[in-house]
Amino acid sequence: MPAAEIRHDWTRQQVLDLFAMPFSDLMFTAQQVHRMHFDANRVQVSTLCSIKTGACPEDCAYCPQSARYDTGLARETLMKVEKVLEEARAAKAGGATRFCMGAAWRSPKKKDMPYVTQMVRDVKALGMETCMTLGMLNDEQAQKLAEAGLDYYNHNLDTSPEYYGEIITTRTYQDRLETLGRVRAAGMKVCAGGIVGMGEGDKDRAGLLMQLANLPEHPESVPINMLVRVAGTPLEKQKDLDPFEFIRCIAVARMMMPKSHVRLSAGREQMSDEMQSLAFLAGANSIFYGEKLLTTANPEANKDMQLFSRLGIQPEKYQQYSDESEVEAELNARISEQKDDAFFYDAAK
Ligand code: SAM
Ligand code: DTB
Ligand code: SF4
Repeated sequence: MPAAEIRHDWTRQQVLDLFAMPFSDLMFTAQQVHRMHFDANRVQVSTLCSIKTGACPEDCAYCPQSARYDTGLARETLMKVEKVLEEARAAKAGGATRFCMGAAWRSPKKKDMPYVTQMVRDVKALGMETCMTLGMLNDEQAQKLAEAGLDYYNHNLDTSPEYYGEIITTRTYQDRLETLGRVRAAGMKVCAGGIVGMGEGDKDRAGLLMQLANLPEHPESVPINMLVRVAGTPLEKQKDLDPFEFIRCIAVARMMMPKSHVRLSAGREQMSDEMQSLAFLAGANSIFYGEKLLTTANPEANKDMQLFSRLGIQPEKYQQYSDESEVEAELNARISEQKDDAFFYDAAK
């Protein structure tokens, strides 16, 4: 039987040994672990919204929103609360149960806090779970977000401590760990993961997962992003990562953090349906749903529903609110609407 206990004492060699397993054994073990804690046919769906786009002072080498790179992105100021709500309503109508709001900031300014906390309160009042990613937080900001009722805070470690300096110089790994500690201390759920395909080695992918799993508590949500290469960023010409290495990463994350949601995040638009299904088989059980991530493309909602239908996947229930059945019914209706198309899609191949 696979070891599915919750551990926080992984060594790099142990993680590398998992990565080195024969692919079939790795997938089989990851599936066993997955099924101990989750319904393997349920996937959680979140929609992303960029509440403040571009002109970021940080130098993250992968990011289209850094002011240091010319990526042709139109910069925008903080979105009005009412506009954010409109987007949240549309996401809910489309069947998303969690609304994630992202801002291209190093950290929020004092003057921003009343707006972002209002967004949290209003989106929650719609009956959706809330998530934000606003950069580094101090204790007071974490406290204010928690008081407003923010469910999740996303802050990624991005890569291993050793490779980190190749990617970002304007904030340290320690800064990131401290923000994660503050989010936890304020009582919010943690969403933390990273990006693969940035030219890092096996040891770095193992190092990232080791850092995440060795946190005092596992993040409830672990986004694994495949680098989206954006023209104008320093990583625009990065070589493709072997797709099986990406799938291995998902499987190892699943094994190391058995009770966490592992999110197949950025990069799905560039993946085949078959690759995405391998990611679900490896234990991924959450996706971003909706045509846009923050600034780059994501698969169309109908295409995702078609894939869910073809794979027999259902959206995960959201139990916190009484109108959960309404949201679920909506998404199930969309999945069944896609059934005929899915058949033709197959037949046309
Ligand atoms: N500015 C805040 C921060 O960095 O903490 C929040 C927004 S930032 C865009 C959120 C995360 O998106 C980053 O930490 C990174 O992991 C991911 N990301 C950004 N650009 C990406 C890309 N081109 N490909 C894959 N993931 C990306
Ligand atoms: C995460 O790990 N991935 C999301 C979310 N957290 C905020 C962002 C992906 C961004 C991809 C590039 C873009 O669309 O700008
Ligand atoms: Fe700014 Fe976040 Fe992009 Fe880094 S990842 S440049 S902090 S928006």
